Amino acid sequence: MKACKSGIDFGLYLVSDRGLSGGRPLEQIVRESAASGVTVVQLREKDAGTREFLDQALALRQAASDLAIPLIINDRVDIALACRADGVHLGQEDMHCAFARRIAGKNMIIGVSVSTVDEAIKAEADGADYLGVGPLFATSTKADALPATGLGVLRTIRQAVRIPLVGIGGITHTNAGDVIHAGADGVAVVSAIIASSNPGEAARALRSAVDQALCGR
Ligand code: TZP
Ligand code: MG
Repeated sequence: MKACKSGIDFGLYLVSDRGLSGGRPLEQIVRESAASGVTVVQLREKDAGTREFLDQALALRQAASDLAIPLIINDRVDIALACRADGVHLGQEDMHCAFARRIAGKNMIIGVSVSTVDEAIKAEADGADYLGVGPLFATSTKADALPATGLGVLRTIRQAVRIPLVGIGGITHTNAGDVIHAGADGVAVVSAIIASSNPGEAARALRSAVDQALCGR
């Protein structure tokens, strides 16, 4: 898919972690969960070399195109361009959003991870298309995760920027609704779907919590 940037549904954003997939191919998990409501997929490869990362990206590019959901590549603008991903997701230690924009052009979706209001305001000013806010809750998925921010930061960031916000970190179907009520446009999850023995069912439960909360806003 070549996503229309303004029309992206961030409702249920799946972030990959092959270490949690129990050996199941990522494409299979993405296909099962997209059929149950995942609307965006991000390929996050913290241990792969460049060629392995690109091979994974090309495999997921095909799956995401078949499913008509945007593919976002974590960290690497070069991999995103090489596999014709829809977007790239950058952390605070990655290339600055403004430089990534120079390389990737205006049509690439650029997401930035933020955990403070100042970071959010700067990322928006630098041309980010959406923000990942967190970690909202405790998570063991990301080894170097900052301490959990709680939902207060999300509420404050919602007041400070206009671009879409996706909450991340420790989100399950039981707290996803709270994240939406605090101002997020969607929830990003790793373990709740990737580590589930039934990714389709896990996605369905999350999607239902998100949709209910969005309806009640
Ligand atoms: N960025 C902030 S927290 C996190 C990332 C990639 C990990 C979230 O994983 P989980 O399993 O959904 O808590
Ligand atoms: Mg990063």
